[in-house]
Amino acid sequence: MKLYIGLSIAGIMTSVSAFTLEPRSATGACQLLLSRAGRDYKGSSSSLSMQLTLYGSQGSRSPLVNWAAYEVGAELTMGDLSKNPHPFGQIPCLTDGENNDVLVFESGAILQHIYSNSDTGDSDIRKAAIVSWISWANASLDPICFLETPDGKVYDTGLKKPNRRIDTLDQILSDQEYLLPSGFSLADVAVASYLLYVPLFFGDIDLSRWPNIVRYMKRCVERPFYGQAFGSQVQQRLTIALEGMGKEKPKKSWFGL
Ligand SMILES: N[C@@H](CCC(=O)N[C@@H](CS)C(=O)NCC(=O)O)C(=O)O
Repeated sequence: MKLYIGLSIAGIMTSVSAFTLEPRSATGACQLLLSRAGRDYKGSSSSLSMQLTLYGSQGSRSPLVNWAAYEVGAELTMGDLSKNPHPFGQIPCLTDGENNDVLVFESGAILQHIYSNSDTGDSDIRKAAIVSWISWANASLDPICFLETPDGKVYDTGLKKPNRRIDTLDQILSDQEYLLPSGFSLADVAVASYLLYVPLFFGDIDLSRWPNIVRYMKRCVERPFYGQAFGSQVQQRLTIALEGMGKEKPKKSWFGL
């Protein structure tokens, strides 16, 4: 993802008038303490001794990090964006450690850091699958979800057209609720977050050619911690959009007839 895209994403999100994000400071006055672990997060218990500070804001990729932290029960403090240590000035960015000297950037790397420092008790098989899906979300899914011009402006989504990789994803989700047969994980945070950004940016998108993915997105968006991280208005809006997919839209008529 090139630098400009993120800006575009933030720009699109804040420019969609019907899409109102819950107010949460983007500049650091906000200190958010996240502590409860998701009840059905398989194998999850508590985070190890992380001292996480997240530099981010609503209307960007950073709420996906908040979502992940909620799900694994990691405590997270929001940092002062004017002191964002990201080498390219982007968000999200994370610091950890007593002296905040552990610096992690790239949303996928941040999820992996949170995951690998969480006391999940996951098997090696599950761990390998989770980090693979997190990488897939950033490296392969993101460029399908967001098509960009050579100078990095998002101009459309690849999900308006047939796509073999997305067909495969739909097939994987045909007989399991989440990406791992063993249940919800940060793999779903990574993948579902990107999928769910699409109907936020492209309000008229219909993904019903992939019915298992639509059901999966709905399952993920309904998770209480998704709503806590992205805001209840985003959650409600997406729920309505997903429920409407594949259904005929009411035709506009003159004079309300
Ligand atoms: N691949 C990066 C993309 C980061 C990114 O583009 N972030 C956007 C906000 S969502 C941003 O900081 N844009 C401002 C800029 O690029 O200068 C990631 O996953 O963290």
